[in-house]
Amino acid sequence: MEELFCNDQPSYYLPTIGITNSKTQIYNEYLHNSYKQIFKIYEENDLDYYVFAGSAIGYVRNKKNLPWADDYDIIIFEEEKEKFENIIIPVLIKNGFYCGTPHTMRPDLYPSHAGWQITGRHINDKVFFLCDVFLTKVDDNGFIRNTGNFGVYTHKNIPINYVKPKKYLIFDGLYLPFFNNVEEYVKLEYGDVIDKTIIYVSHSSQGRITIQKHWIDVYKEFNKIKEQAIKNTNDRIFRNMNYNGKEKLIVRKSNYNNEFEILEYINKNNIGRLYIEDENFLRYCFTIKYYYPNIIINYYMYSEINIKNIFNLNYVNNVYCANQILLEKLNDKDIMYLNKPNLKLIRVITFGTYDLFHYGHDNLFRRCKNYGTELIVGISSDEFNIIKGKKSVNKFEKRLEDVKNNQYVDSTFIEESFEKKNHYILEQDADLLIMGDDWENKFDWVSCMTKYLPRTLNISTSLLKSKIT
Ligand code: C2G
Repeated sequence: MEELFCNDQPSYYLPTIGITNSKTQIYNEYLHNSYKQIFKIYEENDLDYYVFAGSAIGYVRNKKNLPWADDYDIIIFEEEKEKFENIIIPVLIKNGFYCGTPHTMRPDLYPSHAGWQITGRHINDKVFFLCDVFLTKVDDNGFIRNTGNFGVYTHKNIPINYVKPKKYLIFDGLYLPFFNNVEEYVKLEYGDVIDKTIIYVSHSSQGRITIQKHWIDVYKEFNKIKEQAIKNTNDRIFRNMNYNGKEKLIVRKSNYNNEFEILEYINKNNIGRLYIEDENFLRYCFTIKYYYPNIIINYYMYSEINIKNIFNLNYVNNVYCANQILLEKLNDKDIMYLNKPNLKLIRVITFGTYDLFHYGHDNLFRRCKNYGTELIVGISSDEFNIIKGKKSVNKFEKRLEDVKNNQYVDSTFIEESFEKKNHYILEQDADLLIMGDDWENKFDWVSCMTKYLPRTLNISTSLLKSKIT
């Protein structure tokens, strides 16, 4: 089995790739959850489908998927074709899957419709996610055939009574419909799968290797390699033995090159809460949750998300939406979540003196409403202004009235100190603190997300003051 691994490279384990130095596909948690989602879509839409091929071999052995499985294969009979095309495929696309048909992609190879290939979110070039859907009919002799002569099974004279009526079986933690007689079917299509294992060095030119050993011994050897990879990964990530998960990390732009950088950074810096603005970072959330199951991940969605990233929201605790339309898109009944995140409309909070109220303040409030549906403004008390070293022309009451009268402001409160920011954020149930960029990064310590917007040029209270004194 060593020949399946690039032994000149270190082996680690990632739930999105599997064993990193493997030449072949390794079945992993990310693929498993993608399939869980696809089967939920099939079941919720009453598709009559049958899981077969490699999964059936896995079932016969230990009722689990092959450790190197790179796809699920299912058949549907012609009667289901309409439903698959008109109901299932649109839902799969809404969930970020891609649906191709070999006979439109390669009419030279597949002159007639043979079925579909469902592929999924490619989080990197190594993960090849595939669900092959074989369109099937029963010929005059009662054998199942592929409508486009595609697939090995079509040449194996599999009698329909090996297939129907389907049997739901527990497989790899899922409850899936298999053929009625899985054992006989596997014997007919694959022969001996107990003392013979074939591993495809998948989707590459190295072909396949055949191992004439009992499958239990083959799996033992494979699991030893996997355990070593997992140990290497834990040794590499968890060096800070006092990790306490108390710190906050804001991800405005994802400048990480790979999952290991993030996993190591989280451990080294005691990160327990992530506040993410960058959609490209979402593809790491699955891995982060795998190694840090208790970490809290918050995603701030200010614009529509690419549908291929919706799957990754299953690994986010809270999604904060800038407006109702974005929130409703994530509540679409066709989106099949495995762990749906909390969805919340953003309440924006900001603070200021707002002396001699001017269009710079108005311009900030206006832009705040691009990031949330509610704007709550803390106005500095006269006493706090003295602490800030500011002598305002207008007293608090006037400054409060000016802010209350602004069209973008939904509510106000008195700001009495810099340090009480988390108290105000909690009291006002605020999700996002926005300030002008003269305060850039000064408030990143608060217990919610922060954003600093460019100050409005050529206007300021001090400028106005200089004109009146
Ligand atoms: N602002 C702006 N453009 C301007 C002037 C002000 O965007 N031309 C922003 C500031 O960046 C700040 C807000 O308007 O976010 C209020 O500005 P001030 O009234 O000057 O308030 P400040 O003295 O900055 O007090 O705890 C925070 C403090 O209360 C902020």
